[in-house]
Parts: sequence; structure tokens; C-alpha cells
Amino acid sequence: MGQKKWREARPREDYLRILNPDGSVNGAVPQVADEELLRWYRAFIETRLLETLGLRLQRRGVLSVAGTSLGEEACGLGAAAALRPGDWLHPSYRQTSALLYWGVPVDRMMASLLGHAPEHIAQHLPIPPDLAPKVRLTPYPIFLGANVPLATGVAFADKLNNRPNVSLVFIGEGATSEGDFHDGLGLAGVLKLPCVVVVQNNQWSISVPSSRQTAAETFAQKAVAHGLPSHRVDGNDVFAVYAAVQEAVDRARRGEGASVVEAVTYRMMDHNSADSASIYRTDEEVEYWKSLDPLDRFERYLVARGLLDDALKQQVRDEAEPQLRAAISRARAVPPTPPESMFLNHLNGDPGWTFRHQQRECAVELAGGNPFVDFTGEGL
Ligand SMILES: Cc1ncc(C[n+]2csc(CCOP(=O)(O)OP(=O)(O)O)c2C)c(N)n1
Ligand SMILES: [Mg+2]
Repeated sequence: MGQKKWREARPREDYLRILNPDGSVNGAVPQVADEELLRWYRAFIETRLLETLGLRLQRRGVLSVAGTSLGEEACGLGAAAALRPGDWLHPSYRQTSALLYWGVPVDRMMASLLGHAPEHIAQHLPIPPDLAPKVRLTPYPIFLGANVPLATGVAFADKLNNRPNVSLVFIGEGATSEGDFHDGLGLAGVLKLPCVVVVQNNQWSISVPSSRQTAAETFAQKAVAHGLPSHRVDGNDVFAVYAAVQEAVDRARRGEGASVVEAVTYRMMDHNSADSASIYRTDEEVEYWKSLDPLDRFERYLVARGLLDDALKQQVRDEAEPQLRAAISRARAVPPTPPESMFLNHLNGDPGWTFRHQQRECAVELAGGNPFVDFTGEGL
């Protein structure tokens, strides 16, 4: 196999940046209460800890695949913090920080990564109503881009019913090449839907660099063709993400329609545990982006403000880790999802031939037979 590495094409830095990598600030910092800043900090730390534990579980064969959002946490966090209870969050798989910010139960998240069916998880890990997240969530679709029309559909329903909610949806820069992204944006533009689309541009779509994803100069530009306003921000600056998304959310809530926010960031790790990024990109590139780390600069800012010191840093970790470990243990204690339960749901009408065939194959296997030898499918 060839050993070609892509030459780095650094993104333009003429974007909104409020928090510099050294922790100093440019211009006005969004007004956020001290307690809220510490909530952001805890979500940052929990995200890093949880994803590290997830990777270790993958290495031990507990999870079949694990990914991380290392270096990208400010995108999910800053955007999610701009929502209010009742709003909708439509994540992709790189917004662990958004989920943890809104208190999505870690045991359920982990049970889902373990492959359990949603109904099974709900049955074995019930959530007391007062602990349920205060935003509404949709599960991320594996087919990239599909959550954009989903979000615009939800926003349309809210608009038709005069509900004051906003839908926040995340998509990777690679997935903006999907038709679904444009279908969703087209509708959101024409119908002025209360929707904010965050393009999390982490420079890579598995092994395809963003410079090969589009000939457009920026991903924010993709909004123009749909008549939508856009912002382009430093995605490693939690204040810039928050400020831009907050403005877009306010606009959507006032009934003025949808917006796009491109958050420029970097995927520090492999695409997921099934990838090996060192084959296609250089160490120098990764080193450069380490110097822009979103948590380092936020910590520097909090320390300079007198809100954080070494003792509190340690305390946050010491509180988070046992809680995360306990949640993972609860998820691991969930009994296996009965395999035949995958046939409990089908979309509409009577189950078709393929459905019935697979159901019978599964039944043969569960009875100890070999579906390929012991079941011919005859008579179906
Ligand atoms: C429609 C579709 N095509 C391809 C894939 C396989 N796939 C999964 S993740 C991925 C890369 C996505 O890159 P990007 O949108 O930039 O998101 P990132 O992983 O960088 O966060 C691809 C091609 C898929 N899941 N769905
Ligand atoms: Mg990407």
C-alpha cells in the first residue's frame, strides 16, 4: 500500500477568536456567570475522562469500536451551552461534551455503545424524571448528514405548533458533501426554520483532508447558496463558539430563521479505533494543533481569572472519575439484549420476505443450528 501523506493545508484564521491559545482574550468575552464557567470546565474534564475510558474498553475488547473528540470539545460544549431547556440537540458522534453538559446519563450512553437496543436500555437503566436531560435529543444516525433534514423537520414542527424551541444540529465538514445537508439547508432557508447548523470542521473526514472535500474556500460559504447567514469561528475557543451559536439561537428564536456556524477545529486522534491516522498525515501537523488545545487555553483563562487552581483541578477529576466508572459498571451489568428483539420493530406494513427470512435464520441460530446449513429458506 502507498505511504502517501497529505500536505497540510491550514485553514484560514480570519475567523472569530475571543480566547487566545495563551489564555488572554480579544474583545468582549460573552457574559457567563462564574458558576456556569465551572460547569463548562467540568464537562470538558468529564469528556476527556470518559472518552479515555472508552478507548481503554475498546482495547480490552469490551467495546467493538470507540472514537474520541479530543481537541474538539469546545465545539459541542460552547454550542450546547447556548441552548435552553426544551430546545433540541441533534448531535453526531463527536459531541460528547454537548451531551455531558446537558447531563445525558453516561450509563445509557455506554450501554448504547455496548450494542444494546434502546428499549432494552430504557428497561434496565430507567431514569428518574427529575434526572432526565432538560433538552430533547435525537440519536445520531450512522448515515452521515441525515440528522440535518431531521433537525429541520423537528424545527418545522416546532414552528407550525408555535413552540419557542430551537434545534441545534451538528455535522462534520466531510458530511457537508452529502445531499442531505443541502436538502436540510434548502428547507430551513425557504421556511425560515428555528434551526442552527454547526459544521464541525476538524480538517479530516477519515483520511480525506478538508482541502480535498470542497473547492470552496470555507465551509461557512455553503450557507450562502441557501440564503442563510453564517459565522466562522475558532472551534478551539469555547467563547467564540458560544458567542456565535448564541447569536444564531437568539435569531432563530425570534422567528428570523436558520443559520450556519462553521467551527474550525482539529481531530487530534485517529478517526476512531479502527483507523490509523499516522498513515496519511504528519506528526508535525498534529503537534501544531496541540498548541491550540481548547482545554489548555480555557484552563489558563480560568486560572488567570482566579476561578481555578491546582486543588480545584484535582477535585474536579477526583469527583468525575468514580462517577464515570460507576456509570460504566452499570452499563456493563445490563444483561444482553435478546437478539430476536431486533425484529420487534419495522417501519410500516407487513414484514416483507427478507425480514421474515432473516427472522427465521436468527431463530435457527438461537436454537443451536447453523442457518446456512440447517435453514434453506424454503417455503417463505
Ligand atoms: C452516508 C455515509 N457515507 C459514509 C459513511 C462512512 N463514514 C463514517 S464517518 C466518515 C467520515 C466523516 O467525516 P466528517 O463528516 O468530517 O466527520 P468527522 O468524523 O471528521 O467528525 C465516513 C466517510 C457514513 N457513515 N455515512
Ligand atoms: Mg471531519
